[in-house]
Amino acid sequence: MSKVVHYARTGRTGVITVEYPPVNALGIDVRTGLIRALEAGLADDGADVLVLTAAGRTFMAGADIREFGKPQQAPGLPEVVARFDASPKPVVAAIHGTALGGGLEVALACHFRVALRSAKVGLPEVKLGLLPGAGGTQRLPRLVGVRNALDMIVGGDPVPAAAALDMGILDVVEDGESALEAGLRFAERVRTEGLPARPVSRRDEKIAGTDPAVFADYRAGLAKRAAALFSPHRCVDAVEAAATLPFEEGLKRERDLFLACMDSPQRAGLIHAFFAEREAAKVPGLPAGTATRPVRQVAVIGAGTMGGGIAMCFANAGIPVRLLEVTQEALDRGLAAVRRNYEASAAKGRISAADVEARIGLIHPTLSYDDLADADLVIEAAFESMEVKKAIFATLDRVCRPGAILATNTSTLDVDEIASATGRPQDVVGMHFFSPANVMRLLENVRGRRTAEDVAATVMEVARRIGKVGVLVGVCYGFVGNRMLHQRGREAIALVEEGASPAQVDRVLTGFGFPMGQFAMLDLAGIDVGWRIREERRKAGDPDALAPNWLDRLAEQGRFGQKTGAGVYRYEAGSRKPLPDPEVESLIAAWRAEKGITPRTVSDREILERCLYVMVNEGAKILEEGIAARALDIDVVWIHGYGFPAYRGGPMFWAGQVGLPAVLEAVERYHATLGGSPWQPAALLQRLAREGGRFGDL
Ligand code: 3H9
Repeated sequence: MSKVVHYARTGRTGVITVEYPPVNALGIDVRTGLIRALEAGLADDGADVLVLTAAGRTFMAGADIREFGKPQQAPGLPEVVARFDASPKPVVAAIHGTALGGGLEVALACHFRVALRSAKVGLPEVKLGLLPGAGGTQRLPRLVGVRNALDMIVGGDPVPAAAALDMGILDVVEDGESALEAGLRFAERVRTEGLPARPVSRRDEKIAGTDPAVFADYRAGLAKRAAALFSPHRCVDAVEAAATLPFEEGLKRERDLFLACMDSPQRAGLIHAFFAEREAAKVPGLPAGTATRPVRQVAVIGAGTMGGGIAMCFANAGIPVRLLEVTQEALDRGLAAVRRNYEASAAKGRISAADVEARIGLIHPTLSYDDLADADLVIEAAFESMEVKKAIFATLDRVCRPGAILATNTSTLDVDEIASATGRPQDVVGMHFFSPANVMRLLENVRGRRTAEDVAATVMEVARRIGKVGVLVGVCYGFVGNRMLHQRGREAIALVEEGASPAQVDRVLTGFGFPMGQFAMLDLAGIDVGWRIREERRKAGDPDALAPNWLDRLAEQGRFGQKTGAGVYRYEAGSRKPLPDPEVESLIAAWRAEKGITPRTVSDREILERCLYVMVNEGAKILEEGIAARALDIDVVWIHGYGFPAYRGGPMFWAGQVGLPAVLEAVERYHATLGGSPWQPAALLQRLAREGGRFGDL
């Protein structure tokens, strides 16, 4: 018998149990084991009904994603599914946890499905650049109709058991603790009530007479919201096949479409992103089980947009947080903004009115540092100035209890220098949240030169507790994310100076898949932020500081972006839509004239290469310097902090798909024509390009 799938009998019911931790993914051993166990059940004269269940925390969570991209070993999942579908004995799937992807497809091939109320079911393949490839696109519409099936398959979000029952995916939902018990009870009903076992593959009533307009409608919607994506469109094609072709032909069509998705670079990018997100939590040198410090009481310094958002992250996770400001007025303003945010979420139905009060109740405003004495973790989110931050940390050093973690939310400043303001640099760390902090999933944790191991492990653990994707990086100007963004920004400004328009630069970046371009993003964040930082760096005589440019000139005129109604673009009252502004065009033209620059036509290709390859080259330097331990950390930072399209896998993975020799050739070309340290090819890029490697090979 298989090591990962067992067969045993309880009374007159044969029980097939999958036991393949952590999530019972349908790898080759599980597939083989399922067929063997089914055969054992069918050959067992003492069993007249079979129950399929899974041990551990969840039902089967899908095909084993680690097998994708490798040669497929028989039996494939479609074959397993076909065997269950054709079983002469009724099979009941008993579901707990999540029945996802291939896991749900196996359940759909069973004759009945029961689930615990806490369970969820879904076909999330689209999120991995795939479509359900083991009959899911053909069976689900037969149970729930085409419209619901499209929503589930194209959307990819799992649905709770109660909703799945209403839709007709499940036959019974139970409140108990044990899916197996629920399955055994249902098997008894099948026996005593003689419930008819009709395979889903033979039920056509929900798809008969489907109006073809549904598909046209869906495609029109997708053309607007997901034009660049490959698999959602194939999902629609597959569901259409369910409604228009006989079952077996529909299955063949699904198979072809599944294989096309499997071959797509988007599939590779999304699966890289899936694993990278999970790998980022496993920091080299910080093995699982590294001691962490307890974090029960948090404090945040600064109730501005950032501080308020950070406080919300903790309150959302049920962790009490003190919010400190210097004046009552600033405190009131900050709390009012937090309340507005929560009320907006309640208005959208995301949280209840009771949640609003409960969460606000966890945020305790204060004007006194003395109230921070019992905090386990303090996060400073004050003004981005070294002087201000050092003063705050000196105070924290005085008032906080020994062992408290002292974190700074700085986005660029040197964490080691901030730590030097205290007598306990081992307790100081960076926790760089992204704006809006309560929404963005990235938490760039910055380990200083002297940050203790358990402090680094704790902030990574805190990231998980508050639902963020934590990435641990080292100290340098801008860390991983802003250091690379800085290079892209510099190129974008230069491209406009040379002749491109801001709108052209942004169009190329959104065409690549970013949700917004460089300049629309600057308008959102506020041009004044970068302008002040640039001014400070120039004053400090920093050799890497950017020379004065046309963007500074905009800022000098008070055009700070969306908040002032005008920045690189202009905004109509109440709208966030960036509109090209003739005034900005004239300002740029005047700037060029002053500098003696004759504008030239800049190609989209040049914009893409200069904006992205300069980041890849910088990313390679970040790896060389050990600021990021792995290329995947950089990819995760960019996907979750800056909207790099997940389907391209992040900048370093994408560079590998382009081919490192081609990237290097372009970097060398721009180095020859533009010069400057950003285009100085990274030694690591040169080596990997020469050896035919990729950044992920490190
Ligand atoms: C599919 O089914 C295709 C078929 O239609 C057709 C085939 C022909 N495979 O997320 P967690 C690992 S496509 C391999 O931290 P959670 C994961 O890497 C698949 N490994 O836990 C991690 O490993 P580690 C459709 C998997 O409790 C560990 O399990 N299914 C898989 O927060 C724990 O994961 C999906 O897309 C897998 N399928 O969440 C579901 N899934 O400990 C993808 C997880 O070494 N999975 N692992 O880091 C999920 O959404 C979540 O993992 C789940 C659990 C909700 C299940």
